[in-house]
Amino acid sequence: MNKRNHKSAPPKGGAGKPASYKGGSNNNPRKPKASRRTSAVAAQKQAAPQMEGMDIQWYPGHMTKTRRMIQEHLKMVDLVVEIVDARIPISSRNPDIDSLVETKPRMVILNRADQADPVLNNRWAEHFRSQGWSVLQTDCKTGTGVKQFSPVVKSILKEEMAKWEEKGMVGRPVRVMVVGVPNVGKSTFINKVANKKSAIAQNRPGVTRGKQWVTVDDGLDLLDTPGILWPKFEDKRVGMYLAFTGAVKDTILDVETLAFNLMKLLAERYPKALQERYRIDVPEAFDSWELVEQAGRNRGFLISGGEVDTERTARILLEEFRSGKLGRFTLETP
Ligand SMILES: Nc1nc2c(ncn2[C@@H]2O[C@H](COP(=O)(O)OP(=O)(O)OP(=O)(O)O)[C@@H](O)[C@H]2O)c(=O)[nH]1
Ligand SMILES: [Mg+2]
Repeated sequence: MNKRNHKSAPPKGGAGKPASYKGGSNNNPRKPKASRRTSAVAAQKQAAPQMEGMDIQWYPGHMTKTRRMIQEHLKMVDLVVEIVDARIPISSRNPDIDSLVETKPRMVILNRADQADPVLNNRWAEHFRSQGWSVLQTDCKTGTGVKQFSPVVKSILKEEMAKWEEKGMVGRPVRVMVVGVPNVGKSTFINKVANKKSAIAQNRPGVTRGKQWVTVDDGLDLLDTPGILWPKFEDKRVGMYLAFTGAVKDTILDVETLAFNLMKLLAERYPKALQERYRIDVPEAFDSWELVEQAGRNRGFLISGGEVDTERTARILLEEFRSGKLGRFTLETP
């Protein structure tokens, strides 16, 4: 049994830790480093429970380089497609892309629609449409929605394409640049549209490292680009949501603190999913660390002495959230 003191009830919402955390008096060697580090923050923030303890920043040199590459290639393309994560349609929209792309025709794709709440997918699509965007919802695992891409691009560029024809530019392909945050599915999307495995896609951020043109049969050329973030997340929650969904490299993150925050959010909004997957009943006043421990215990993730392997539990929670095993979630509403 973990020796943390669970006697004092934390404030509702789970932001607070048991009393033993606050003074750092718990000498339990299994206590996650993160909880020691966040204890001061927790004490300060009791009045306003928020995401805790993580000021995430990931803006490596290759992103600066990509930004420049995007800028340089804009004049070569007819349209820019921004792929966003349907689970976090606000946080996965990179403000730098807005300022880079300016007046170029654009569309937005809500990808990973299969992992997001279907009702909210429609609401988000409507929201973007009402702002004048062309929108598609896609699931690039199965290919749902991808077939509509080419017709939508051609309808956006109808006038330009008529002009090309007038000028006798027969067979000029439409060139489309695909941009977005890391791991959102850009390369997978391109492969699906082209119906071949041209671009390398893997389930971790930062896979694509350079530009790559992929030719699609019906007069389309797609430019794959490496995923980019931006130098500073003004709202810490944005960084957190990007980390939850896998757009930030895990090796720069404290996975236990990240999982603590994810558990808190799920316990507040989706207690049923936690009950179904981990058999934990979320009490009205809960402590997120306790919930992580319960989940680990129920899964049998124990180490010597019967303590819960909280790091393993944290990784599993994140993995199961990211892969959709926990359910379909949209963390932001229009
Ligand atoms: N469930 C689900 N998984 C998807 C979808 N689209 C992509 N994926 C998966 O997400 C992972 C990342 O896909 P990539 O295509 O490599 O993502 P990317 O945006 O190119 O990533 P970077 O090149 O790192 O920026 C892969 O494991 C894909 O199989 C989707 O619509 N639904
Ligand atoms: Mg890629």
